[in-house]
Amino acid sequence: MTNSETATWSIEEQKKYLELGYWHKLSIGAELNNWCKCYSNNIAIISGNKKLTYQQLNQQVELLAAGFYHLKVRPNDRVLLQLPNCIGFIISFFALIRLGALPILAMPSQRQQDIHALCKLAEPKLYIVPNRFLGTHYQPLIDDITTHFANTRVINIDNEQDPDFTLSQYYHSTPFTVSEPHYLDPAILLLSGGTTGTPKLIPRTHADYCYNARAMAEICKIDSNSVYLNVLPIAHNFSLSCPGLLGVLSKGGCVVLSKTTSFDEGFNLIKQHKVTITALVPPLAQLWANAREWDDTDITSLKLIQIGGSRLEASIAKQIKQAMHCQLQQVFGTAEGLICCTRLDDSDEVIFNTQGRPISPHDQVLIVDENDQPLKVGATGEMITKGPYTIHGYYRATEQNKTSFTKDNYYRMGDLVKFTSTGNVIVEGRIKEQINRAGEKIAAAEIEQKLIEYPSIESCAVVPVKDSRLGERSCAFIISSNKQITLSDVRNFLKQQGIAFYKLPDQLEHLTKWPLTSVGKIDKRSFLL
Ligand code: OOB
Repeated sequence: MTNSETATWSIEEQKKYLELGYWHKLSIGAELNNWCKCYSNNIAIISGNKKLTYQQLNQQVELLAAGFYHLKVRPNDRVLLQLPNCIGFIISFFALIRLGALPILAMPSQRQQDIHALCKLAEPKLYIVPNRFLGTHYQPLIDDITTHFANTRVINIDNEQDPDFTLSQYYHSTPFTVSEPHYLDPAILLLSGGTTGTPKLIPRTHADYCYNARAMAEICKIDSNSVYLNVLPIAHNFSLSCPGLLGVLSKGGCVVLSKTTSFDEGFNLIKQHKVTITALVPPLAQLWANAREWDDTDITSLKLIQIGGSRLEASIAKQIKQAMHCQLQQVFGTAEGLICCTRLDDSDEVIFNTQGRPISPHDQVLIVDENDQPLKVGATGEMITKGPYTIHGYYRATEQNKTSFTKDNYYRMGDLVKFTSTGNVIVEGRIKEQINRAGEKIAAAEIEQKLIEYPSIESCAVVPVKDSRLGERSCAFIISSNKQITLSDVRNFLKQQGIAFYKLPDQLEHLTKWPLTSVGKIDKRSFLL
């Protein structure tokens, strides 16, 4: 019996994915145990001057799982994990999974507004958070949670005393017993990029998430000699399982954690640990490639650079490949499931100009018009999808699920896409009201709902604007009797409301009236500068 709170795959689909070997009848905790036994003396994780073998990783996961059990964490309990790239994240993540508890993977950049909403939605038993990291102080978030959520216990890690957040003070040696989770139970709750005012949680199951990671590991030819540099936040699906941490561990490779996204740190880690693969968002990849003009650190071990999360221009893809002297892979994916990517042996033509194709032969992808009618190959329309690792519904979100999925359980990506004659996809735009700021997603609705509370703002619209550095920046258009309101007024106001830094508008424009569509709605398209 599974305990999924959302719709799941049909019995026929389940049978098929098991027979094809896509799904294993194992929890992620059991998979980790097998990997650790198989590769016991290989180095699994490197962070700063700490190295963990697979065997040590498994032991520490077991000790922390016992520690969490001692703190009364039980199967199916939620635990909010908001840690940067550090060993503590990895051990906590696997320890919770081993207990059958569900880690909610918040990003270090998220602030009070999101964290509060997540606690309300998922009622976590624990909230694991540092006191500060890279100039961010988490105390206001901690105070908010302690005040409003009596059932959520805060585990606050002091970065001064424990720069790698190892959580060893919580390790416990008394054995515990919990029943093994079903392979189709939710294993983790990922955060959705979001199109609404409140965050949505993506329940990924043990079997589907491991398949996603393994399929990507195979496409990227990961083996026990692979060294993966983890630059992006480890809580993101791209760096967690595409192939990321899980894909690399499934093949006995090594994951090197980078604390920052800077090329100084990145290039040095590549040189020091002979990194073979890394994953970046387009603006970062461009920065790193530009730095190669004067930086001569030896990065010749690097074989593959994956780029995804937002649009990559063909001309920039070409520049990056030339500057980094390695293969490039475009990745167009979503935390809800579907991942498309170019393959290592594709031509430059395909790699530079397309976002590749689905990773599973059983991904079902349709390009449809406004009435969900499939279009012919080459036409641009909305991409909808279902398959062996795409969700059928968000966690505790009955209303939202009615609009985010079609009647026959396809997930609506919200992206405008076309297929080329070679079967690769090209992302042409999107219909969801979202700003993709350097790979970080901002729901226009969330910022609009807050802005309207600003004294004297009568109405507002937040839209993406093309930006040479970020890909897109966010621009707030407002109608207000007070023409003196400035960008910094608006940003300060939103910051006080607990809105994350990356979601603050980059630009402010005053209007006196809205351009309207023929049906009288605000015509957001006319703002797209
Ligand atoms: C990744 O996942 P999310 O969930 O943060 O965002 C998904 C959305 C897509 O629907 C699309 O709008 C956009 O991000 N996107 C891209 C893209 N990759 C993602 N738009 C244009 N070109 C691309 N290559 O962003 C994600 C998850 C796993 C792997 C890679 C990215």
